[in-house]
Amino acid sequence: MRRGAIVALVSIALVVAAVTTAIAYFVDWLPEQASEERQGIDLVFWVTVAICIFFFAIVASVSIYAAVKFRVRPDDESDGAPIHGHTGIEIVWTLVPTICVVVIAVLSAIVLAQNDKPKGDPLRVDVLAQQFAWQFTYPEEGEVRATNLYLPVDRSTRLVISARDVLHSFWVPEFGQKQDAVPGIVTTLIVTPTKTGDYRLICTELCGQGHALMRTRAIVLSQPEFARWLREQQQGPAEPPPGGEVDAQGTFVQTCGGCHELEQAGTSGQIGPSLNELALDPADVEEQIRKGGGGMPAFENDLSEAQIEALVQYLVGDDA
Ligand code: HEC
Ligand SMILES: [Cu+2]
Repeated sequence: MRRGAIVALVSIALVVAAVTTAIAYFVDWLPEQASEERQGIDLVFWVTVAICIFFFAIVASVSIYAAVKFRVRPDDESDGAPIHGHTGIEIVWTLVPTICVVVIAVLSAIVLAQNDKPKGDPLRVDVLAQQFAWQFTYPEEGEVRATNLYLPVDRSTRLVISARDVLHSFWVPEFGQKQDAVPGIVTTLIVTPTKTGDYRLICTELCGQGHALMRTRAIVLSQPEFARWLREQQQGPAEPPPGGEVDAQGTFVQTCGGCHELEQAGTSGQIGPSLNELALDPADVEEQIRKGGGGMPAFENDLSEAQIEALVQYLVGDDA
C-alpha cells in the first residue's frame, strides 16, 4: 500500500475513535453508581465499549476511505478486479473477534461470581413480586413488612425473590444487579449499597397491563437510621391501639400502600386509584378488599376479619 493511503486510513480511524470516545466519555450514560456490585458491572460495560470503539474506528476508516477513493467515476463502465478471497484476512477476522468475545465472557463470569458473594453477614430480605406490586419482608427482624425496600448502607443484603403469579424482574438501575422473579422457584440477589439515597425500583419483565406501573422505591439509610426504622416497624406506631385492636394504618401501609395513594398514611402507590377522596359505601369497600377485581388482588384469605373491618373503618369510617 502506498504511504498516502496508510496515512489517510490511520487519520480517519483516529478521528472516528476520538469522536466516539468523546461521546462515550462525556455523555452521562449510566445511572449514579450506588452499590459495590455496580463497579464490576460497569467495568464489563466499559471494556466492551472500548472494544467496540476500536473496531468501529477500523471499519469506519476503511469504509469511508474506500467510498471516497474507489467510487465510480462518471462514464466508468469497467468491471472490478476479480478477487478470490484472502485466507490470511479470513483467519484474522475470525480469530480476533473470537478472542474479544472470550475476553468479555471470562470477565463477565468473574464479575458475576464476585457479585454473588455477600460481604460479611448479609441482611436477608424476602422480595415478593405480584401483578403489579412489590412487597418486602425482613424475616430475621420480626417479619417486618414494607412496600418500599429499605436497606442499610455498606452492608450486603441478600434478596430472596419469589413471584406470586407470573414472571417479574427486580432492578434498581443504581445498584446494577438484576434478577428475575419466577413463579415456583426462589432466586437470590446480593446488593451492597454504597450510598444513602432514594432510588427507583422497577419491574423489568413485561408482566401484564400494569407492568409500567410496577415500581416502588429502594431507600438506602445510614446504619443507625436503618436500625431506627426497623425498631419503629417492630414496635408499631408510637401509641399502639388500645385493647388489642388492629393497627389499621400499619396494615394499610404494608398491604395496600404499594398500589394506593393515601395522604393520611403517607403512601404514594400509583397502580390503583388514589383513596384520598374515596366516595364509596363501607359495604363496597369491604367487597373490594375481599374480592379484589379490576387489577386488585383479593385479600379475603390474606387478611383477618378484624384487619378487614379495621381497614374499612380506617378508609370510610364515621370520621372519614
Ligand atoms: C396490586 C395492587 C393493589 C393492592 C395491593 C391493593 N389495591 Fe386496591 N385497587 C387496585 C386497583 C388496580 C383498583 C382499581 C380497581 C377497579 O378499577 O376496578 C383498586 C381499587 C380499590 C378500591 C376502590 C377505589 C374506588 O375509588 O373505586 C378500594 C377501596 C381499594 N382498592 C382498597 C384497597 C385496600 C384497602 C387495599 C389493601 C388491603 C388494596 N386496595 C390493595 C390495586 C391494588
Ligand atoms: Cu412485574
